[in-house]
Amino acid sequence: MTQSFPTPAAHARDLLDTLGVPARPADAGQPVRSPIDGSVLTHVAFDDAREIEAKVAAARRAFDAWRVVPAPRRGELVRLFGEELRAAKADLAALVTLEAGKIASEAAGEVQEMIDICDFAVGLSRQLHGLTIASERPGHSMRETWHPLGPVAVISAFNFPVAVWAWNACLALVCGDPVIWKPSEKTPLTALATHAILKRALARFGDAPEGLASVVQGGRDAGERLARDPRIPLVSATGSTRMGKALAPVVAERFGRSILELGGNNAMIVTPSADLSLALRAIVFSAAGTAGQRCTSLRRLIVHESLVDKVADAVDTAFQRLPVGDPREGKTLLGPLIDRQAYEAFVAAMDAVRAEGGTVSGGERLLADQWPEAFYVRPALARLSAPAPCMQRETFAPLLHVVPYNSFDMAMAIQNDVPQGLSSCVMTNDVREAEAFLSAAGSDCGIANVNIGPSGAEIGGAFGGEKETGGGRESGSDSWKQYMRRQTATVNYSGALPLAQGVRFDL
Ligand code: UN1
Repeated sequence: MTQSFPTPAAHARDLLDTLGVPARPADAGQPVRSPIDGSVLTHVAFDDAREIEAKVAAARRAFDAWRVVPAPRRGELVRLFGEELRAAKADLAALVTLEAGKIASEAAGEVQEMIDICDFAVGLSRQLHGLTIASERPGHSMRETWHPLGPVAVISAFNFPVAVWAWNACLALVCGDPVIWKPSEKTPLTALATHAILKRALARFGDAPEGLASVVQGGRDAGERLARDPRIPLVSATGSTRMGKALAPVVAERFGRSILELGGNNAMIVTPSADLSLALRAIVFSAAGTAGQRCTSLRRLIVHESLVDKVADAVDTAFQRLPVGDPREGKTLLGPLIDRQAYEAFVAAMDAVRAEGGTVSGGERLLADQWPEAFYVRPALARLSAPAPCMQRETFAPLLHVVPYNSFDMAMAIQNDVPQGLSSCVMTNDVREAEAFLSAAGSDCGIANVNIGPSGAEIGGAFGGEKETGGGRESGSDSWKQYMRRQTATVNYSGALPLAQGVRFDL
């Protein structure tokens, strides 16, 4: 039986109240729509140039105070934020579902990813280790220290509306940096809600400086304004390759740093020794999950020619059976695309497959009678006899291309022959193939997996990719170093002044 839910607007209003987002006039500013039914949830005003200036100036002032707070004490703020997130998890996840259209379990997973990065960052706050280095001069010591960098701008995308900000913000805060967040204009409410949660942690913390964390609502102009601002030494941006190509030169022009997490065109190689039932589950989750709207979604399936029909038929059957619908329903596995533009890109990508000699099954629009302004689709499987130009592009929708290969070298070549380099995987029980895939001559991606799909990475590893994916790394491992400046210090505790490299300069 279909469950009944309040209207998305009424539900969003309730959640915003519960989460503590200050009330706002419902009919002023930009409309925010729910992809569930296309209805307007509320309106959010964009910040104008003056408001953005005030937030950057406040962040800059906050930096002066925050950078001298001991790092473990800065970690305490993130620990409190993690506690507040745990308390708000169900409500924030429900808002992610309303605003981004994620199914309940994936929305909860997204908030869990925030909690996980909080825990990671709290530990990190006691481990911002530098180095001591042997000096070549007698009576000298050398060391490398990591110091806070300055305000960090985070530009996030609609598909992970809160987790990707948290990856950046939790690290930045323990590293001593204020954070200015420009969320996607498609998902401003989850940003406001996250901020309300952070405000509670700030209140409990007590003496954090004003302006330590802020949200700038706006579109491309607002992002560009932050990218241009020399008071912001680091801009971390997630979105399309097109966005990154526009943004990176603006930041580089003033010698700012950027962390870019852009397009992916992720592949799986299925070899003859693969466990096919495991492969099938990995394929369906990573290609159709999140309605194909993860940077890490599976877009290209490269299958040994002896298995390609069998695997493709099994995927096709699984796609046909996937429950598509209201993401609030417990049984739904595939919610809506974010908007009409996403649907049109999906249709155009399927047309390109057909024009290039492939066949497409699935891909129909669903539930259009019930919700003419919402875009639900059956995931699509595109079968091609060889790689084609349509496989070079990322389409942010559940469209999976499948091609055969006949040698592992050929599979590897197909996998790497795209402009993007985010995530990749091989399904094999042959240790030589697994190691070859992970070797220097193997996958050229930032993420390379064996016997799991390309999506759903944990926060402990560095996340990001090569080539047109932008080269940035966020989240775990030593990604924190990007949020700090490295200082090499040499101290002379002798009474003499020996010069390095034996240079003589006697006066
Ligand atoms: C993204 O799609 O922008 O690995 C991030 C994953 C998630 C993060 C995806 N942990 O799929």
